[in-house]
Amino acid sequence: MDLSAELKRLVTRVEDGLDRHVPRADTRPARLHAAMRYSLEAGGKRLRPVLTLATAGLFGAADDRALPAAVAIECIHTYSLIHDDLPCMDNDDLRRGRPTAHKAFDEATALLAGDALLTHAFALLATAYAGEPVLARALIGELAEAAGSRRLIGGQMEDLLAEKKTDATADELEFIHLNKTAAMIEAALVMGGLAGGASEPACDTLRHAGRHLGLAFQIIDDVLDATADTATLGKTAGKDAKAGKTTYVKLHGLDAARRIAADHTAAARREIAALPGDTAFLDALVASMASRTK
Ligand code: GRG
Repeated sequence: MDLSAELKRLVTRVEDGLDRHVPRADTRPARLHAAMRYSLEAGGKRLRPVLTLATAGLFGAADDRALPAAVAIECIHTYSLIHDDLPCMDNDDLRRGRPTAHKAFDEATALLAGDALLTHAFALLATAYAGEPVLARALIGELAEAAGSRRLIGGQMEDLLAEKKTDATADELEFIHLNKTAAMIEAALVMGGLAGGASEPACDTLRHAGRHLGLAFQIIDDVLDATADTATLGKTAGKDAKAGKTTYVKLHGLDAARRIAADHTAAARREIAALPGDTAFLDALVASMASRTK
């Protein structure tokens, strides 16, 4: 199995899907649609939508079937990055190697572009799967829960609250990571399973895999913030230490943080091994996330 060739193929499918399923940049009002596409088309690893397509493929679904679900996930992820970068949140100038949306446009346009991507994700699921109401309902429910107040937005809220103190606990940190980061990774895997017709037990396995992969992904994000440079990351490095933010690196040290991430990666791979079908690509992708450099 050639990981990089299959990854390239799926990233290309995702980017074609984004182009096909998101309004054109010249749609009126053009400034809004241009801002939505500016952030979506800035690149990024496309981890979440690739997970959706790869998982659907495990259960025998063609890429096309899961593509709207994959695009919806990337729309929500990109909205969360746009809003996270705003001055009222993380106040960052650089994302995916380019000026953040509010720098390239303005704050109000960036806010609205995020809102519009969030709304578009659900409209897309409702229309693309309209012929299969049970699937549409399951996908919309899964994504709404993952992106909602108990998970992505709740994780972001606790993250903002934790930033105001320098002594956040391991429990608070786990809540933040599970919800700010793991929720969307779990949803990416489960939505792929739903699009592929996975059984309920298989969806549970996907959820467990996503939880471990999400925790590993965030711990590695913290390690990279502490060790990598801004040019490589395409976003400002060293922000956590500068802000005195509690992270796995601060709580446990670099080596232990790396070890905890490796344990979660191993746990995610064990879950994936229990799934039906040819799991080689998914396994290799999860393993490669552990040694990512950006
Ligand atoms: C504003 C509701 C709301 C949520 C913001 C995404 C987010 C939550 C905050 C961004 C900061 C951060 C460290 C989030 C954790 C998840 C994460 C590591 C996001 C970055 O994901 P990547 O590395 O980004 O997959 P690319 O650009 O590759 O898609």
